[in-house]
Amino acid sequence: MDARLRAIQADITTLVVDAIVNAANSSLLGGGGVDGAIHRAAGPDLLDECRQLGGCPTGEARITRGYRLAAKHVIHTVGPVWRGGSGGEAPQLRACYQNSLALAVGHDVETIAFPCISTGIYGYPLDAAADIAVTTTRAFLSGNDSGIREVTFCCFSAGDLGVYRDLLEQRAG
Ligand code: AR6
Repeated sequence: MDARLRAIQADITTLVVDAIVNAANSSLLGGGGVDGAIHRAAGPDLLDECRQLGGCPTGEARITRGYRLAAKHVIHTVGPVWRGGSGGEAPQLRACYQNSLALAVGHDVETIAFPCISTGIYGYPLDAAADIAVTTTRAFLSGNDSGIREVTFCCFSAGDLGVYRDLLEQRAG
């Protein structure tokens, strides 16, 4: 078990971490779900900065300031829409975690929190998505002298938290 990984049940906008990750859409101009919650909590300056980014393709990530959030940064990543699994969704979701973590490292982020990307409005099955989240993050941390001290998987429901806790208790390998 990697002590740097943990799962909690919380509203991600309340977390005191260096960066929270947003499950955005490719416009980066806000939406529902966790995206809407982050924009509401951060305030309108976040949207102003996002407008200047010109969008973000699926699987990539972009970084902004956190404005009214306790988090210094927001890392916006665009998860895949679930289309049954044969449309490249898994590599795209993996890329979300890899690119978000790489951006974090580039901005000296030591503590970062992820929501369950793509598993709400975008319909990705939670079990499969959580497995990708945990295995990709483990692989990233073991392969990099990253400076990241803590990765929080921030679940909105108790059911999601149970899935993550089970995965984190399993030995990597
Ligand atoms: N804190 C933590 N997790 C949350 C919060 C919150 N405040 N609110 C929702 N979740 P979703 P997606 C969970 O739908 O599937 C937006 O409109 C939620 O329960 O937010 O990637 C974007 O603009 C679920 O577990 O993101 C895109 O258009 C997880 O966050 C689209 O939705 C992700 O659900 C992206 O869809």
